[in-house]
Amino acid sequence: MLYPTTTATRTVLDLSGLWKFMLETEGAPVDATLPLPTTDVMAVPASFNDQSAQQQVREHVGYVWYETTFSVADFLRGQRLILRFGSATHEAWVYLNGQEITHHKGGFTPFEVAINDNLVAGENRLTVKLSNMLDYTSLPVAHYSETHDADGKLVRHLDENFDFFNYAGLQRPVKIYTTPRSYVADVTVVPEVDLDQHQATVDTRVVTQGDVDRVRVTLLDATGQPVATGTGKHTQLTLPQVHLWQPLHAYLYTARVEALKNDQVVDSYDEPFGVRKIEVTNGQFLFNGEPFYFKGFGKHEDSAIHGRGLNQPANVLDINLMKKMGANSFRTSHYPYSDEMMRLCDREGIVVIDEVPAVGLFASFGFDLSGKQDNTWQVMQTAPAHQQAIREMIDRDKNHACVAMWSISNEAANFTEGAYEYFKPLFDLARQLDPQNRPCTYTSIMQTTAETDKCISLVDVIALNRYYGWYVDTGDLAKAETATRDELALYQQLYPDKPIIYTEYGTDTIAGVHSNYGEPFSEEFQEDYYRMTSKVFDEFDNFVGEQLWNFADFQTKFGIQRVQGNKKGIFTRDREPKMVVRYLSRRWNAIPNLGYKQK
Ligand code: GCB
Repeated sequence: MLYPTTTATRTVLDLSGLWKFMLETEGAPVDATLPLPTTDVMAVPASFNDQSAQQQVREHVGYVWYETTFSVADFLRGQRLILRFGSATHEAWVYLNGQEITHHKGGFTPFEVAINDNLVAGENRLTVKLSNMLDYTSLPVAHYSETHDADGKLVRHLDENFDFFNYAGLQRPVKIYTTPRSYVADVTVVPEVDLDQHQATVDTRVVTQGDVDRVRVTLLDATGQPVATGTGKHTQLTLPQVHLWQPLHAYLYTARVEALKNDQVVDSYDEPFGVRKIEVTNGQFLFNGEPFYFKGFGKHEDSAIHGRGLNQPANVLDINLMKKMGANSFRTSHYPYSDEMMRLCDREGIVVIDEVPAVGLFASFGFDLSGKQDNTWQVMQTAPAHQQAIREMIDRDKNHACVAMWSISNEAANFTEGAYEYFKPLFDLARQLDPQNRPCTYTSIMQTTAETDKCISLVDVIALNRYYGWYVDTGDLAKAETATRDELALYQQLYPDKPIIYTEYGTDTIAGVHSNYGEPFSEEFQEDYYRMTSKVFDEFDNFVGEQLWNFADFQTKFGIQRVQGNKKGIFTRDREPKMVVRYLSRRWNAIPNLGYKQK
C-alpha cells in the first residue's frame, strides 16, 4: 500500500487534532447516525489511555468511539478522495455521516477507503468505533473473559499474553489523500545489484487503474536528477555507477512513476528506494557482499502520554541516540511500526527486522521456563489473522530499503507439537509475497532449544531471546556465562550454515539504583551482564548480531515482576541513559558495521 504523499497530481489532508471521544457503556450501544453524545476530546494520533485522568478510561476493555468533522474544498471534489488510517487498534468500524464505510481488524497496519460517494457538501462527520479486545483468534494474543458486576452489567477482561501495555486508539495519522480518477495504485521496486560491475538493474512493476495508456518510470538520484527512464508497467532500468544503500550510510533513489493518457501525465507518484544486496550464506548475514553485524535493540513504540501513538520527536531522538552509540539496527518488536518510522530508517540507514504482531502464541505464557509441552497449537485459532498480518506488513513495507529481514513471530511455542505445521505455511506465504526475497526468521523463547525447536528448518537466521542471569540463574553471571557459551556452541555445531543473532537479552534495571555488590536491578549488574554477554558473543564466528532488550523502559500490563512497567531499558522511558550506555557505546563504536567477523 502506497504512503500518502503530495505530488504534482495529489494532495493530502491531515485529520490529526482533537477528536471527540467516549467509552461505550455496556448495554448502551452508540447510534452512529447521530453526533457522538460527548464533549470529551482525545488527541489523534496517540493512544487514548494515558491522555485520560480516569482509571476507568485508561484500563477500559471493550469499545470506544472517536469522532471528528471535516470539509473538503470544492476544487478537490472531482478527485478520488481516499480516507487512510495509519492504524486503528485493534479493530475499527468507520462511519461517514452515519453510514458504515469500512471495517478493519489488526491494529498495526494501515487501511483505506474511497469516500467520494459518502461525502456531503460542507461539514462531514467521521465516526470510528474501536475495539481494544484481543483473544485467541487475534494478533497479538490475549486470553479474553467476561464476568458480570453486582448490577448484572457485563464486564470484559483481558489477560494479555505479552509484556507490553495494551495501548489502543487512533495511534497513527488519519489522512485523506487525493488521486486523479485514473491513477497509480501500486508500485513494486526490486533493485538487483551487480557488486563487481557497480551497477544495478531496477525492476519496477506498476499497477494502474482507470484510463491510462502508458506508464513512465524515471529514476532520480538523491539530488533529484533523472538517471534512467523507461516506459511500461514493468520496466527494468539500469543504474550504472550505482550508489549503494549501506547500513548507516543511506542513499535513496526515487522511482517517479507517471501514468499517462495521450502523452499527458494523469497521475504521478514518487517512491523512494535504496539499492542493496542482502544474502545469508555460510553462517553470515551479508550486506552488499560484506558480513554485517547487527548492533542494536528490540524496541517498542512507547513514550509518556503518547503511549503507543506516533511520536516523531521521540523517533528522531531514538535514532540519534542509536547512531551516537554506534548501533545500526533494531527489531520492530512486537508489531510493524508506523510508516513514518520506516521512512525515517530508510533515510538514516538504520537496518530493520520487521515483525508481525504475532506475540503471545504460547498458551502457558508466563515466567515458567521449564519447557513443558502445552496445547498452544490446539487452542490458538490465529492462522487467518497471522496470514493477514503477514500480507499487510509485506504489502506496506516491501519497498523499504531499511527492511533487511522479516520476523514471523516472537516467542511462540515452537518447541511444542504442531508448531511446524502451523508455521510452515506462514513462512511459505512470506517468501512468496516478498518481491525482494528477504530472509525470514522468528525469535525463539528460552524453552525452545537447539534440540527442541521444531521449526528451525524454516528460518534463514537463528534469532534467540535469552535471559541467562536474569530469569534463569538470577544474579549468577558465572553460571549465565557458561549457559550462554554452551548454547551458542551447540547451535553453531548443529546449524553451521545459519547465522545466529540475539534478538533479546537484558536485565531489569532501576535507574539510580546502585550496588557495591553488583546486585540484580542495579545499574552495576546491568553493565556486568552486558560485559559478560559481549565476551561470549565475540567467541563465535556465526554469531552476527546483538539486539539487546530493550532500548528504553516501557509500560506493561500489571504483574508482580513489573513496577510501572518493564525496566530493561538501557535508557529510561524519558530517554535518559543508564550507566551501561557508556560501555555499550564504546563497544559498538569499535565494532564495524561490515566486516567484523570476516571468515
Ligand atoms: C521476552 C519478550 C518481551 C518481554 C521480555 C521481558 O522474552 O519477548 O516482550 O518484554 O521478554 O522483559 O521479559
